Amino acid sequence: MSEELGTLEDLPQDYRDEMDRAGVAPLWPMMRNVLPHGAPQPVTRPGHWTYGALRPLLLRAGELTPVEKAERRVLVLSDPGRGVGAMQTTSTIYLGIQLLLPGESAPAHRHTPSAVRIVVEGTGGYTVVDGERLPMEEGDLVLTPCGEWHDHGHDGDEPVIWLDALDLPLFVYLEGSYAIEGELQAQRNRPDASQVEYRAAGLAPTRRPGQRPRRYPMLRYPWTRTEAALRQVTIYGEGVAELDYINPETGEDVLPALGFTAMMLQAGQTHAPPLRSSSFAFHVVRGEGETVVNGKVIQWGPKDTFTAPVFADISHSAGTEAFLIRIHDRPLQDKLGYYEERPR
Ligand code: 1HN
Repeated sequence: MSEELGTLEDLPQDYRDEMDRAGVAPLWPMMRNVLPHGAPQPVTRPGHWTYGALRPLLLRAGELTPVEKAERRVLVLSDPGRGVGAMQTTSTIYLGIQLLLPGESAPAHRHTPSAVRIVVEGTGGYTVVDGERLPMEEGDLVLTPCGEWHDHGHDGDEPVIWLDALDLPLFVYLEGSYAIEGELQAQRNRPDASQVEYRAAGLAPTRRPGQRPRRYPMLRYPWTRTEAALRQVTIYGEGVAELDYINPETGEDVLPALGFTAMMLQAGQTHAPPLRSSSFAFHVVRGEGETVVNGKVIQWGPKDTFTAPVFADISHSAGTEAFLIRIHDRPLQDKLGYYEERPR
């Protein structure tokens, strides 16, 4: 196995000019860039966005830019490895923080990327997905799958803020990202499926012969239930309590590319997972602690968001009881037959 590959400079100028004209380039000087030895070399760098910094900026956006002028009033969390303005937070995850003021609505559209909202602050906000009205309470996780109509509204009297997570970078890469605009949707006059058909884990609507469940049967995962479940797992399980958000009909991840895991750490608890081939974003629902990502110390508090690149060395330690939601791209990597874990 040769270690040192030839460089472009090794080649005579007339040959390089000839290649340029023919629209070709030699692979060998570029080979290690696309296939480094042993492990990928991520562009993504760990990031940390404190809610203390984001909240005032977002509220000011509410004063400066009416929602009609923004369509979605969002500040994008740009990966430090790619620089401010990058429309991605890790290799595959886009994150933005969105504000809706009382009485405002964000118009209906549907698009190829899938989105998830994690509600950070406020009550009275809602998202309508394909006619289903989904209330947004703090910590709730709300899905807007690929291709489904969605608009947002707000009946409360305080600002509502949520974190958007999308598989947008992937769709941009595929040259497959686009949206279609529409009218605000008529809302069905009934509670969402998490309050009716999927009220309890392990129960689903009776199926008649030949009847297939909806691809995305449940679009809202109320935080109160997630927290109650995590507490039980903490009491009766071992180690850090982790629960995956799944499709209640299939048991699969909630979306095709992105996955979500709720975590509970007890005060003083530490957790050092194996190195994983997926990239991560962590959103702190509640609590305080410290996470070291590839040597970078991140001291996090409630409603903060931080990230880790692929194969990052991650160790968490909770100062107080803490709840986090981990966003990752393992579903996509699984589908590619690739997802990998390595011992620390
Ligand atoms: C989008 O549709 C929303 O519907 C939020 O609230 C953020 C970022 C990029 C592309 C589409 C929304 C988005 C987005």
